[in-house]
Parts: sequence; structure tokens; C-alpha cells
Amino acid sequence: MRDLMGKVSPLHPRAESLRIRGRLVKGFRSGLVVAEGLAAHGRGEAFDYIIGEKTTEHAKKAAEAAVAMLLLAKRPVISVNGNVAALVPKEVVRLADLVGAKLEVNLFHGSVEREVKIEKHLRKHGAKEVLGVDRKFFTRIDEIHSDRRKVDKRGIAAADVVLVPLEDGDRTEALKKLCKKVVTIDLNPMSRTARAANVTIVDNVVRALPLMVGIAKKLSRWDPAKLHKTTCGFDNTKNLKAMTELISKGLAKTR
Ligand code: PTJ
Repeated sequence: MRDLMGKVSPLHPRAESLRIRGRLVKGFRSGLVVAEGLAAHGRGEAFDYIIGEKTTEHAKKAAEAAVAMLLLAKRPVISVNGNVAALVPKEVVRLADLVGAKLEVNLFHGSVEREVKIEKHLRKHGAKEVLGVDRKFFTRIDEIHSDRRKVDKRGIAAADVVLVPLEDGDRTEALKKLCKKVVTIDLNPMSRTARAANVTIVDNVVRALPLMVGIAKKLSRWDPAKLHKTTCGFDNTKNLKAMTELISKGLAKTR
């Protein structure tokens, strides 16, 4: 499976999946990712396996609506957790740049040490500014019942659109109560976050982020009317239903 240098053989049938795991384990060992992040990835992997580890047409449609929403926003923010920092640091920085969004470290398993590590990691990958690490700007969103309630006044607290990839629990519902629009990337179309978000991209973050970067390059040349048409024409409930059906059909085929 691995050669003497510890590299995954390209001939292994699950080579790509093993490489992604490797990135996450490296992130865990360097302190970016929590142990729970490895378990969360496993849950995602199970859904990815069923959808065939490929970006579906439904995900592409959602990604286009998501990028349009970010481009139309006045104060877009991309929230970064440990898994996202370990898996797609370069792409998340590039996307923020293309859509004019701020990057904010926001953790479910809060830790100042990890916040700083993630900030440094994002800077190493080209980020000029990373919010969520300077105590001076901390504030609380009381509606959130986890460590994620600690946010940056210049970032999530003031945002009108927030991208929350690989999300847990109650935050999406709380952000929506505060009249913010929420975009998420989640391989589980049945999760609370997937259902509560305005736009849910049901895809692996390792494919969704590069896809969004490509879309952002194209859509940043569009006028606002065309971007509005894209967001208005997107129905998240319908898209999620289509993804759930695709998963059911995938499972039925294996019987
Ligand atoms: O770094 P922290 O402290 O902020 O913690 C991050 C994790 C991911 C541990 C935390 O947010 C968490 O516990 O998340 P959950 O509740 O396990 O939810 C994560 C969701 O992301 C699940 O619905 C998974 O199916 C999904 N998921 C996991 N890996 C991927 C994924 N979706 C897309 N791409 C993935 N690679």
C-alpha cells in the first residue's frame, strides 16, 4: 500500500482516499486537527463512498449559487476549522481572495493554541489577514451553544454571508436567526446544517473548494443582475432532495 518513503502507491484502488486521510493525519500530528476531526472525516468518507467520490451535477449547481452569493455579499466571511485548514488551506485562501471574503478561524473544540497554529498555517499558504485570533476583537453570539459562539467583531459578527464548511450542530440556525445567509459544504445531505443552510454543496471539501475557486474566476466577471439570477434560481431543498435520492439509488444498486 505504501512504499519505503511512506507514499501511497498510485496503483492502490483507494489511493486518493488514503492520500486525503494522510493529509488529515499530518494535520492532527501537527496540532491543526482535533481527534474528533478524524472521526468527522470518517463520517464524510462514508457518504463520499456512496456518491462515487465524484462531484455531482447537483453539487456543481450548488457551488455556482454559493459563489454567486459570496460575490454579491457586502461582508462575506469564510469560517475555517481544523479539518478545512489541514485539507484545503491554499484553496480556501484563494477563494477568499477571489470573492473578497475575510478568513476567520472558528473552532468547535476551542483552543487558543490551535487557533494560532491555524492562523500561521493559512498565512503560510498566502493569507494576508486572518481573523478570530486577536482577543481585542472577540465578541459572543449568545444564540450559539458551543465554543463557536466566540467570533470576531470584524468577521462573522458583522458578516452578511458566511461560508461554514464541515459544520456541526446549531451554528447555521443561529446565524440565520441573525439574518445572515449561510453556505455550507457537507457530504451528509441529511445533517442539520445541510438542511438549515441557504446553499449546501454536498461534496467533499477537497473537491468542492477547487471547484469554487474555478467558478469564482468565471463569476467575478459577471454583473450583479446575472449573479442574482443564479442565486434566485437555486432551490436548496430541491437540491438536497436530489442528492438524497442519488444516495438511495446508489445504495439500491449494490443490493
Ligand atoms: O476544528 P474544530 O474544533 O472546529 O472541529 C471540526 C469538526 C469537523 C471536528 C467539527 O466541526 C465536528 O465535530 O463536525 P461534525 O459534527 O462531525 O460534522 C461534520 C460534518 O462534515 C459531517 O456532516 C460530515 O459528514 C461532514 N464531513 C466530514 N468530512 C468532510 C465532510 N464534508 C465534506 N468534506 C469532507 N471532507
